[in-house]
Amino acid sequence: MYAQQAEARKRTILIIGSGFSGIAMAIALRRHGISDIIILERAKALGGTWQANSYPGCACDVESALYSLSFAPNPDWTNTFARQPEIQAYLARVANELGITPLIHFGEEVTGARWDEASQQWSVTTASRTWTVDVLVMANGPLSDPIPPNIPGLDMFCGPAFHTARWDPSVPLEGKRVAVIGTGASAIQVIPAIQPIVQQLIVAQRTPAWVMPRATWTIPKWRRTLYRRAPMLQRLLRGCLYFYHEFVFLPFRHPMLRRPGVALVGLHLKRQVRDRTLRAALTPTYAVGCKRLLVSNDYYPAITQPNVTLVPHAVMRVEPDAIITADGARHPVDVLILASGFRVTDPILAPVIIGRDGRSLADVWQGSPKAYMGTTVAGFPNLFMLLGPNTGLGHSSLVMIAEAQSKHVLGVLDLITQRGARSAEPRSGAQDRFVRMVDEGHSRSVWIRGGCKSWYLDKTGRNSALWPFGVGRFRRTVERVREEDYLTVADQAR
Ligand code: N01
Repeated sequence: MYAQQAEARKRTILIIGSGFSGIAMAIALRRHGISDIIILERAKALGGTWQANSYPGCACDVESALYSLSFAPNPDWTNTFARQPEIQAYLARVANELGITPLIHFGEEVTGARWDEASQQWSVTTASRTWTVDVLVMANGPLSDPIPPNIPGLDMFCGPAFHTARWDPSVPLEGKRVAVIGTGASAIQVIPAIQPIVQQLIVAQRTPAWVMPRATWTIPKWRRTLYRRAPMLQRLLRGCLYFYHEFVFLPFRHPMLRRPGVALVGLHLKRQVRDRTLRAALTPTYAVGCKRLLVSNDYYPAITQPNVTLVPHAVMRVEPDAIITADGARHPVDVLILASGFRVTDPILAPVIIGRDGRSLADVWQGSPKAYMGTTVAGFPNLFMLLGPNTGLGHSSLVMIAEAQSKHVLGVLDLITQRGARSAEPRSGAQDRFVRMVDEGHSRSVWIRGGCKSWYLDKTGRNSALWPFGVGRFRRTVERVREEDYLTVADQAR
């Protein structure tokens, strides 16, 4: 047994990405006695989504007391909903203090990975070299690869044009005519932040969003001191927020409970937008919650400012100095900001991760990502995905999801050790059962029945992005490993 454990500790684990999930995984592995860890990060700094999204106004839309690692509470949050620089600094500090930063190889973008059944190892390639490892953890984030909108003429635009997740701070916006394409979570944060400085702001809205008010305020110094001296108080707050979000989630699955939420978003819009025509243009026709429910107190007030024009039409064409919207109007602009979202259901790495049978994740998924516990995939031994298919949340903190998945990974690694094996993958029957359970959970939800087209749905119409239940159920389902659901190389069944 001791020999087996010593062997297990020698395993090399490669983690792609140094965002919340990658850092949480590395810490969990270290605490479990596994030290041979490599983290590959394509950017020059850690933070994942919180490194990539540096646009003005970028902040978390889940309360920071909940959107932090369970074992690293931060008494120093200065706002109930921290802004991006503070979140990135928090993650960097935790990674430094727990010795994770030296494990990160920056500027290493993974271009492919192939499982070798003979050696029972993964070969992971980057532009600079090939890494041969025993276990591969994909912690590269579901919201990390921007989708530029597919609009004719976009590449002919003469001025600066960039995605919110690729913000170019060298472009001055002061006194410029700026267009924002999109009205999702990123757009509604960037619009109020830049509205006061631009000369004119065109907001191109293809589909309006439902927006909730948010309880955001500066945390006074005395409270931060209190949290430092009595950490239990912040833990109590975290617990209250957790249960609050679990409660708020119920209407997503039970239409009967939706009335108060519908009244709240309607009232928020009515109070903040007095002009009836503008209000009508900002009112969605789909059910509340079908697309991601947004939270903001300053989006509607920004839209009502005299230098802002809401254009409630899709952008049909881009000319070198203007955008043309579906109503035929031409809007001259100097800068284009693309708040057009991310590749969620067709992850960029899926075609280049090659499993046991020589097939890629994209070949196996056929446009609809599926994984056992959102974490492992039949035919892909020793591959783990953090924040993988059906692990997303529209209502609470993804950090808790990543931590629960990390526990699952440790459990599977222990199982491999116990069985004296080299690799593990889920049985396809177990994976099918899990996917059926998730799909049944979605079947009557607002995400499927709410009358909208959202980024939660893949090209087959399946919701492969979200977990359909509460966070508590995710933890209960995923943290514990059901040994019978996993095949190891020692099994004759394979
Ligand atoms: O992207 P989105 P996002 N022509 O996909 C429009 C997370 N996040 O970056 O609705 C015109 O939501 C598109 O229009 P439509 C959060 O999970 C978290 O805003 O498809 N418009 C839509 O309005 C969030 O949900 C934080 O009709 C086009 C917009 O672009 C997720 O990231 C902060 C278009 C895309 O909205 C994604 O948010 C920010 C076209 N051709 C984001 N193509 C936190 O605080 C697309 N659009 C944690």
